[in-house]
Amino acid sequence: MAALKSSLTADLVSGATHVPSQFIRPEHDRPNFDQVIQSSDHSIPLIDLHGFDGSRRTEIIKQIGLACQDYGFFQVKNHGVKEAVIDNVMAVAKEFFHLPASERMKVYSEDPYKTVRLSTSFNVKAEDVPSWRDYLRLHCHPLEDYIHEWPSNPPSFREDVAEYCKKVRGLAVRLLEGVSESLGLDRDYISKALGKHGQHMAMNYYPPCPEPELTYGLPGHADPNVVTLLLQDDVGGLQVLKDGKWLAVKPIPHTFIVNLGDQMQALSNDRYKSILHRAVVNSDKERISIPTFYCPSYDAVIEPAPKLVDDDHPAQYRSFSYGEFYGNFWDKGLKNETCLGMFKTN
Ligand SMILES: O=C(O)CCC(=O)C(=O)O
Repeated sequence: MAALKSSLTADLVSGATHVPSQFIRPEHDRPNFDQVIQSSDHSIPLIDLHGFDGSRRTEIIKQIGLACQDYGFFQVKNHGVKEAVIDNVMAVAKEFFHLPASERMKVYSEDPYKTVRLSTSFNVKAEDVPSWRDYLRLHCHPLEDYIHEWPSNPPSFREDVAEYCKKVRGLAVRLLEGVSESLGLDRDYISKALGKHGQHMAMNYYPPCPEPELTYGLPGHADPNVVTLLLQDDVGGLQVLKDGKWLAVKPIPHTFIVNLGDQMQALSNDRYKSILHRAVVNSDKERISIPTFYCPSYDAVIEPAPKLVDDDHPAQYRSFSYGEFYGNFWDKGLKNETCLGMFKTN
């Protein structure tokens, strides 16, 4: 069989001294690095989860509530996921992206409904300007339904990633309980609203870029799921929109960055927002980030929690299935807006 020619960004741009023209964004849509807030004093809140299941629960839930209200983003430390588990998943992701193109391309696909696929940019079929990123996307819950489809090269891939998925799922569920309580809902309200639950992850690979001011790793977008737990390496590149300004989130080793997705905005009837964020690239180093997208199952029906709807807070969204929402997300390509507008009641 003839080898499949790689369409991956890493292979297309390897050794480039200029950004190839197809990656250049129009002038009004570029990172504008001089306008980004870099100071750690203005970064997203860092919440210490030590004592979350005991003596500090009330205090931590208050902190989660404030972070969700003010930022839609926070970081967590002392979260219970062992450093070795985190280091292993980062290492195996890096090894995967350093495999020869012929090996990586075995899982290449542009079909967003494939449960395992390596792809590039975001949705190449729905965008005018591609982004400077490759990504391996995996469905991970229930693990036994998907693990056999995952790459088996590098040899430790399945074991390292499965261990990571299980631990991150545990953390996601604990955090969702905290978010639920912070809204005055039963601890398991959000968990029950997600049906059978879904968990997807991406391994994002951003090659070094000779002119990072001309392109994005990923342009501004909101996540379609309920909550995202992002791991980033020590390079940095994530930026979060706060009060109309982009804040750079400096990497803190072994912490997770947590952000609320569109389903949380709908369930909370707009008390909490799904915030735009983006990834920029740099000229020195490749970068890896690993988001876990915790989500409802496709058949779960999402609607504002009845307890958060009253005369002063009418329901902002109609009921919809997550499957319906998710299809719209991929079809529209990444735009500086969420898909939620399509499900508004007014
Ligand atoms: O790489 C990052 O820091 C952000 C990744 C992200 O937003 C995504 O994969 O949806």
